[in-house]
Amino acid sequence: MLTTAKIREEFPMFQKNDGKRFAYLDSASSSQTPTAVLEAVDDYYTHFRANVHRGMYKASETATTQYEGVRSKVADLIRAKEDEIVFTRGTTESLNIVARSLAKRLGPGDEVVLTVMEHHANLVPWQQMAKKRGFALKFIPLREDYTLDMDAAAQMIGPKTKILAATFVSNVLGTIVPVAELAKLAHGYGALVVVDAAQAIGHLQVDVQKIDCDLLAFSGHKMFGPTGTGVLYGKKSLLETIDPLLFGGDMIREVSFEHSTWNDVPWKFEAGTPNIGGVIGLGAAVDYVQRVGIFAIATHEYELTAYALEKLSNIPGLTIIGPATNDGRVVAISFVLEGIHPHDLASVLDADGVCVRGGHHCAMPLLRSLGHMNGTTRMSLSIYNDEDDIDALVAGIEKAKKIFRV
Ligand code: 7TS
Repeated sequence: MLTTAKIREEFPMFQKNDGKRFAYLDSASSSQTPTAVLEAVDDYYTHFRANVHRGMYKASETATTQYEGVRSKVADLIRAKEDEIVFTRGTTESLNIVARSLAKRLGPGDEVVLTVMEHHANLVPWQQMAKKRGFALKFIPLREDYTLDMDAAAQMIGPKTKILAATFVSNVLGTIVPVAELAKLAHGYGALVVVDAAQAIGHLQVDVQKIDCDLLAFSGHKMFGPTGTGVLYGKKSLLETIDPLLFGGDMIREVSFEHSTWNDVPWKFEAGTPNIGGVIGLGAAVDYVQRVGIFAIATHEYELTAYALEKLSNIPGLTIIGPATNDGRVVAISFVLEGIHPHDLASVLDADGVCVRGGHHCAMPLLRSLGHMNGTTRMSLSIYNDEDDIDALVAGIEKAKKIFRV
């Protein structure tokens, strides 16, 4: 395991809690930020704050070099090429670009295959486009053990499938989806493959070549980067055929009063002044992940997840909603506690400095199909968590049971 005390020193949020333990168990919502990222953002605003791609002076040139330099860092992280990396505001924006653009190619008789585990960000855009264009949505179900039903997937993916869009990791169940296998099935029918890697990035090795996906989305703020940063990866030949979502400055090549032509990929997708400081911070976050090492991170989180699963499964009245074993799952553990609403539990835990999320986790159809109308309580881990955080959670749950007399 990593030395958590040392890691926590690198995250100012853990130093600013009046000496009280801050058991942050909600990194699946958003991670904390290390000093290295804060310093990179501060450096931009303090020393070379200027716009990018238009510099005729030093500050703008530095800003441009730093901003563009992040593309190769992100590319290395996911084994892509620099010009396949588009900066966005986050997973949601990346997936909206994808759904809106690809939907133009679809119509009645076509099918887009998703899983029942999708976050609303990889469901609602497709739903909206399906209504407009008349194509159908299909959902790969779960097996009893909360893993994706690959037999059903093999049945569902077929000649009508034009796009397969799946999450890499469920933000509710923690289930890891075999996206490479899905990609193989879908490519067998010539379909495009889109992966939502929001919950995988920074926790698992995300290798776009191994997965062989056509497009992949993630957010910077879930991997120690600033909020409002994200990435859309796409195979270059495909990105070249995809329409941008936003029009305006920086994304054009030539403009007349009647017509416009677009800039090269990836700049075609980055209209207007981008989140320069944020992207520079994202670069520092990638450096941070690389410095700690994705295998060290995954090992730490694997061991801590095992500890959490064991502790939680020993609590009477508590049911884990997700794979019971530690293999094939990562970081997020959802559970329901008999007789206590997830929001009530989250409030009791908050009083003791334990941060969890309660509710439907932006995956309402999944929670409803599993019969959890009130949602679940979800704890999720990162490298700065240790056994003490889990013990604080368990103590808080025991306290809540006493308060609510269950
Ligand atoms: N996809 C998945 C799988 C997610 O978990 C999230 C955010 C998104 C997409 C959207 O990311 P955004 O950065 O554009 O907002 N998930 C969560 C969560 O589980 N709790 O808060 C946000």
